[in-house]
Amino acid sequence: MDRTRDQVLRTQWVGRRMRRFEDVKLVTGKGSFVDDLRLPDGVWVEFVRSNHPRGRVKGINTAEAEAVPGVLAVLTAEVLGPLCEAGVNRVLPDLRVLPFAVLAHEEVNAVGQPVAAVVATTQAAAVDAASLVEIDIEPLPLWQDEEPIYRHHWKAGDVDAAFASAAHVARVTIAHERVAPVALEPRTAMAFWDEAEELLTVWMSTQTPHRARQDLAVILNLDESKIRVIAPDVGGAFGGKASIYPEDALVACAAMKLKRPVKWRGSRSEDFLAATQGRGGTIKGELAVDAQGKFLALRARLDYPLGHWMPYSALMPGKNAARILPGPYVCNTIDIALEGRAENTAAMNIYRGAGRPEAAMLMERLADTAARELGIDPAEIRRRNLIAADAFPYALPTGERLDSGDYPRLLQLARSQSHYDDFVRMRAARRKASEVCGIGICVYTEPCGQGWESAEVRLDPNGQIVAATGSSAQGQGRETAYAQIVADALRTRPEAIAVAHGDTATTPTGIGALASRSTAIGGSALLKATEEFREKARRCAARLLQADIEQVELTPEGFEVPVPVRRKLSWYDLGRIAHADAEIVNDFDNGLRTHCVYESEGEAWSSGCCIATVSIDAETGVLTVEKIVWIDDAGVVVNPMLVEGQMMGGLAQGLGEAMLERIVYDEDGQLVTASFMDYAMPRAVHMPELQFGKIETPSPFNDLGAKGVGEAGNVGVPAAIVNAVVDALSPFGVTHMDMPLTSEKIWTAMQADKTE
Ligand code: SMO
Repeated sequence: MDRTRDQVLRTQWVGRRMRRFEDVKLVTGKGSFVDDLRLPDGVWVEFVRSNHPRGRVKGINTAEAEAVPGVLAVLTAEVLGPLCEAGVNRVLPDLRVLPFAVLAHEEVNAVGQPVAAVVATTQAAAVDAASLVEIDIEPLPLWQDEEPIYRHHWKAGDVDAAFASAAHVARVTIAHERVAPVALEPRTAMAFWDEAEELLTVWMSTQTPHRARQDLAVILNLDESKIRVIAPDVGGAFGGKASIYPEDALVACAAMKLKRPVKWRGSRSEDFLAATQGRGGTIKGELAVDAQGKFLALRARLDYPLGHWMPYSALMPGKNAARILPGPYVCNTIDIALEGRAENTAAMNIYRGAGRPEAAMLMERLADTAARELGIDPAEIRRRNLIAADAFPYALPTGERLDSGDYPRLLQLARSQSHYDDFVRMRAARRKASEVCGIGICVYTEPCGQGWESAEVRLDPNGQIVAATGSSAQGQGRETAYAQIVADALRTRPEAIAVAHGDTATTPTGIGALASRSTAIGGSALLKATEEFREKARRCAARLLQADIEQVELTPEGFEVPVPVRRKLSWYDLGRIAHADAEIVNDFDNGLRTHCVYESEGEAWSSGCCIATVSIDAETGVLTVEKIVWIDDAGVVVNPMLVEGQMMGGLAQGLGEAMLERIVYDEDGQLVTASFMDYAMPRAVHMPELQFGKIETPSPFNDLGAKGVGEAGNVGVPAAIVNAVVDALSPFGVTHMDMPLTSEKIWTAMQADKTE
């Protein structure tokens, strides 16, 4: 493994800033998203959704809708039959899993749940007709105080004794709002049923095409080999496109029933209503500390909402939040309990960070609270508790294994680059001058890249080298990064590599793009497949050049045997021959093709330190994040430009969550924030001055040494901002504030102090 990493690090492309190959197409409007695709005779679906958060479906009147010109069918649970009861969550066998229904059957359990679907020849007709479908729902009381669907406990050490002996106990309760994984492109799906071939093709805006195929096979009771799922260009996902949805399944069903290509173009409001949402947990933490601020023991209670059905990764946010604790700090005595409850809302699932932000928020709020109450500087209390750089691999008391890192150095760099000590020194004087200002730190560690991923590398007859991945892409620059990895292993140029992803027919079965796994795991899979492919190609070239394999050198164009006379073979010629020469084809395993499934030794734990400085308008409570200094450790970096893009995007998204974003259901279970009029997204004006830095501690657990970075902004940024705002408001007696940090909330907190 070390050999491999040395090889990669010494060569040319990995580590280099390279512009994204994807961008010419995307920025010139030539991208191809599901909605750009048209099929002859295509028809449209529009959903009729429940207006009630819970109720019994007593009747559905479709007559008026059916009479609208252009309407071909109005589908209901009754029409679909048993399809409506298919459970797709196969990972949770010992669990009472909330049912997945393609269309609501007998009961509706959330506002926005699809109850009927109109299929029409135009989208306008489908929309008109959908508004004429009458659904008779008898309201039922909302689920309340239901027994948890899920519970898990992590315990280590004698917690009671540690708390009894503690000099001090810091306590916080953090209520995370639900937030929406707002992708630029809403969910969209199109399906075509080829009756003659009995082949279903589904184009979906998804981050997990292979899993979508498996789920569709279960739901539709079709053999997987009869289904092809294609994710063309995907305009962002953030966890919101990690699951199959009822709407996707309905589109496929409708295509099979009507024998016409069917498309659904989801609206923004439909995403707010019925796409999965993130966060939402309420977390109570107690941290026992000694008089010097050393962490002795942690108690945490995590209470997570699960919504009304459970997608594949429904439990991951809570599980991640819990298993990461106590994060980057030494604290071996823990008692952590997690519960998940069903609620009459949209389903909850992973959202960029998926539990990592909550773990960071808990530890960072506890660290600040302990520091304030003990009169220790927040940077200093962290310094005293961080896991030492020589302690890796490090076992967390939750049973997790941290691969590598240097947390004290992250803190030290962020501290010096943010001029933390100067800020603290000047703070009292600025406050005397009526300024409301603060500084906040977050040190985080985040597990990235669980499980396995697949890769296939092959040489096509036209000489094209194709690197196919079971992972997929939603705009991260995967084609570029993967081409860099493959080009290094083949000693060629990234431009020479065609990266295939997102189509189950042309890529090996894989997991997909989520949980910051694509470079660490998907990239390592490609590296391994490419190395095998390279040796196979060299053996083949040696035969054709009548040389020993040791004599065959790789050149950017192909192969060369330098002595006794220079002989060359291009990739083009090899491709041509390798597919046409019977002897070569048979000896070299059907042309040149390697397939591998890669499983890393363990997760790669990224880490970082963010320091935010904020100011608050004393009159209005308007928060300005002045500056964020962020030192990140993503292990071996394949393309620094892509990493910075991920950091910036994640930072903006984390900042939105910290300052603005919030999904609101009223007491009656109605969604109040169903559009951008009511759900506030961060805008350019909210962006602070940014200063990025990095350290690189390679992961010893995967072949590339890479770690994830896609979610890091959502992990580290919110806690740094909250800590900075609580610091700014500390003269007003504020000791905690939950996100989003709206001016209203901040202003109110400042007034409360005045009236006392
Ligand atoms: S929240 Mo991510 O797409 O694992």
